[in-house]
Amino acid sequence: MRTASVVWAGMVLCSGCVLASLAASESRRAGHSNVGTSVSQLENGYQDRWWKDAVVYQVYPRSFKDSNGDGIGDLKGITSELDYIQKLGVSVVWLSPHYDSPNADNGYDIRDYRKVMAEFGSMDDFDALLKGIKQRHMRLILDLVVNHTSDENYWFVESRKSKDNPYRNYYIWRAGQDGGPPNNWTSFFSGSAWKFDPATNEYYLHYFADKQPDLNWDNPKVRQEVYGIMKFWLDKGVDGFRMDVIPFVSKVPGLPNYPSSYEGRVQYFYTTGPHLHEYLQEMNKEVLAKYDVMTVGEAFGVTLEQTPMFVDERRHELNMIFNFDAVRLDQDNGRWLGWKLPDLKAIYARQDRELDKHSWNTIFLSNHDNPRLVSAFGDDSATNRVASAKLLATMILSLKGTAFIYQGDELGMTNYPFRDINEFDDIQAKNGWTADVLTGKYTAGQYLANLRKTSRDNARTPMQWDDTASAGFTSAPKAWLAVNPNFPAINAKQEMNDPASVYNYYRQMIELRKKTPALVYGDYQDLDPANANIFAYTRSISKTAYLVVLNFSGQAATYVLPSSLKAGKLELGNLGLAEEETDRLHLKPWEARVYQVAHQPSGASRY
Ligand code: TEU
Ligand code: CA
Repeated sequence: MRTASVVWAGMVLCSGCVLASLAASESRRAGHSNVGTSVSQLENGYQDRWWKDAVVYQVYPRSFKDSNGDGIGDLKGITSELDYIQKLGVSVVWLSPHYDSPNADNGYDIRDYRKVMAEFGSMDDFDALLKGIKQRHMRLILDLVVNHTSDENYWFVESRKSKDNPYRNYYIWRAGQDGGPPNNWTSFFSGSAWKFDPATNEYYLHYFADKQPDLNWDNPKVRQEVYGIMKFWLDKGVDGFRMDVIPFVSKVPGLPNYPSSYEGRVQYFYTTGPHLHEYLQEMNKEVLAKYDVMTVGEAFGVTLEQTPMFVDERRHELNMIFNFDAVRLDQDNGRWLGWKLPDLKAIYARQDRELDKHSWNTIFLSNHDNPRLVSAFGDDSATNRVASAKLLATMILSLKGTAFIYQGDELGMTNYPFRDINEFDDIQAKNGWTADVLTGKYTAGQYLANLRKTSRDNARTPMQWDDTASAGFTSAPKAWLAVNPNFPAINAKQEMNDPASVYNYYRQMIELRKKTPALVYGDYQDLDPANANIFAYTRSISKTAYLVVLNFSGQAATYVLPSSLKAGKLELGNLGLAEEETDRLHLKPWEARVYQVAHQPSGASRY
């Protein structure tokens, strides 16, 4: 094993452009702008960019850390834990919405885009957070929620006043049809996507809650307002945006009924507006191109095949998007079905096939809209939680794409044991109860069983900092959402002190990714797509290659490598150092290993 590592190291030294590009990203990390500077090209044709080798950590402010004892997380709380985030080794923080909001959908309903939510603090607190992030050589991206606003936003307050109000055309208003809404469009939070407004006897469109009216992007004034908001925050020094449901902004002309083939999957219809790419290119030209920023579009309803249309660098739209194929693999239209490993592999293979060297994308399996990573894709039982959480970290941090980690997943936090609908805060869960249980479509038991698997609130319970009351999240008697009762065993303090913790494994894996260009940019090859339990793949660039082997099962398994391939030095394993094995790997339950590939005398770089 040791000899192989020497061979590999020698190859890296030969590989000049890999090193040059590392130096380039180091200098940018130190705060130098990338605008106008040349970008180096890697040997497999990819351009090196800071946002490609970034590891992003998502903070959901309401649930991260409460500084003033009101039970609600806030910006000062985040600032007080920046050392924790930095220690993990991540390079970018994505902050879920921190803007002024009446919180119908936890900040995804914005009342004032230029103000900080009072519960989260002040603009001074925001500036201090940004400064603290920069001081630690990290970057900050904000959540840009501009498909819709809050109904309490000034524009909407004006818009609903009269048909000739100057803001009327900022939103989408229509007369009803036959005593009902203008068409059959449905909201993601149950029921019609139209709400009748008695002031003017018309309906307004809302893809989400009725307190989230959709903006009319076909009105150039609306687009200019959005660009103004973006510049306001970029001029403060933020490093980019995650753009909420951005492919929904262009509406289908004439607002026709969606065809029945879209029943239960309207997201694929809402992404078909004809001006979407034109608007993204305009946004890029007017705003993004003027800054060194990172953009990631949340692309619910966009297929992997359509992805290059958004992210091919020659189109000047976005840097990457979130497709939902992997994260929602276990669900169909909100119903939990379970999932199979070959189907997950097929998604990563398709992503790799559909995107060439001009395109880039994300790797993520969790966020604030989905259940906990280890509960959904690993095994959160006492026996396997730690190993499977580490295995998932290994995978997410060794696949091609910018890696996204959601707060608490680095601790292996789990789903919450919900028993009653009153334990939920999420508007999606509550509206669904009215629409699906009170109408008799599902029994309460069925609905709750499904929510335990799928609810967004699983991921929104407070961050578990230590084993004191409320997991150290708040000094209030009660946090805004219940703390998971497993906090005495699963918390940051305990894990930071335990070298074998999930947290310390994330640190190691992030460090390995950061120093290993092959794990970021390397060509991807799945060695055994049909294998139901083992996920094995290589990442190779130039003559350096890594092998990742993951046992996605609670049983021991033997994996025999293809004859052309030999495992070299074991870089990292989630169950510690394994026996020296080069071609027959004996894996324990949920074991994950990252090897250097032993040098092949033939010089083959594909296996
Ligand atoms: O989510 C978009 C989205 O469509 C889904 O993730 C949604 O939450 C739901 O699960 C559909 O089944 C974004 C935000 O991430 C989410 O928190 C917001 O509620 C939503 O947009 C509206 O802004
Ligand atoms: Ca607070």
